[in-house]
Amino acid sequence: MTLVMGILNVTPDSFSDGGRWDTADAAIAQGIRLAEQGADLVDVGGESTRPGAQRVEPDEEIARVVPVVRALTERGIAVSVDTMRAATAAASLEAGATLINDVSGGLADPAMVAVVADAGCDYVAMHWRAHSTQMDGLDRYDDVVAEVRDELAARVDALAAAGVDPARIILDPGLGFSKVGPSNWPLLADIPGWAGDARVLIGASRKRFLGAAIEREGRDASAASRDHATTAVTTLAAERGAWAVRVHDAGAARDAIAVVSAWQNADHTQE
Ligand code: PMM
Repeated sequence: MTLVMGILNVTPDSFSDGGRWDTADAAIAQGIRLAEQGADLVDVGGESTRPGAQRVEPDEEIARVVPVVRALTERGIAVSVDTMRAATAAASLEAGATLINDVSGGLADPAMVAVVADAGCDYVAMHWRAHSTQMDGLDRYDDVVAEVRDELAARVDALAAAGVDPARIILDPGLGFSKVGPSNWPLLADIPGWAGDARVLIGASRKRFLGAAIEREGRDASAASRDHATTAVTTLAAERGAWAVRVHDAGAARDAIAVVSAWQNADHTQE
């Protein structure tokens, strides 16, 4: 059954008030809430990757993420860490994280592959072309599915060459990353076309391209109004066998996946 990865962004724009410990406390409380709502994994991130975002200092990223990872894993909650930096990944694994979610697929920090190979942990390799300040300008594809397939395959080859077990690698099309609008849809419509048999993570939650689809129907398309559209993507991704979805609303995703499972297991001979 498709897993739910709950999003926990420990960034100042998410938790604007208070000092670091207030921020960590708020983040820990939200991580616990996500797990209670049905998240199988809580994905902790200390660096925003929204379009145009500036990078945070490495020490600051570690300071934001590690206390939250430790507090959640101590409570038995499975944690992944959303980072492009090897040092943050290593500190997070040390603190109990079991999966590294690297939106750059190892391109942003050449030291990442060795950390993942040494740890033998699960690793999300996302399709990525450049950092957030430049990515929107790189939404140029002749055939988006074929290009994402080939660029991800190159990352898998590099990871395997560095000693990462290919079975540990989860592929992600990087919805919204160097994909501003229409180029996201073929990647959802043809998951095997870029992923083959690999495990797949889909991160569509509240993204701009969902807003654009809603707006075409004359609906409110602000980020806060995209949860139903997100749940529609979760439903279809689960129906197509995605390994996990990365979402803000863990409870809604859980419900959608339960419905897909009941639908797929329907047996008309049952009472
Ligand atoms: N999207 C964001 C951040 N991290 N990680 C993966 N693997 N896949 C994604 O699609 C992804 C990600 C940006 O979204 P957010 O700002 O809502 O976290």
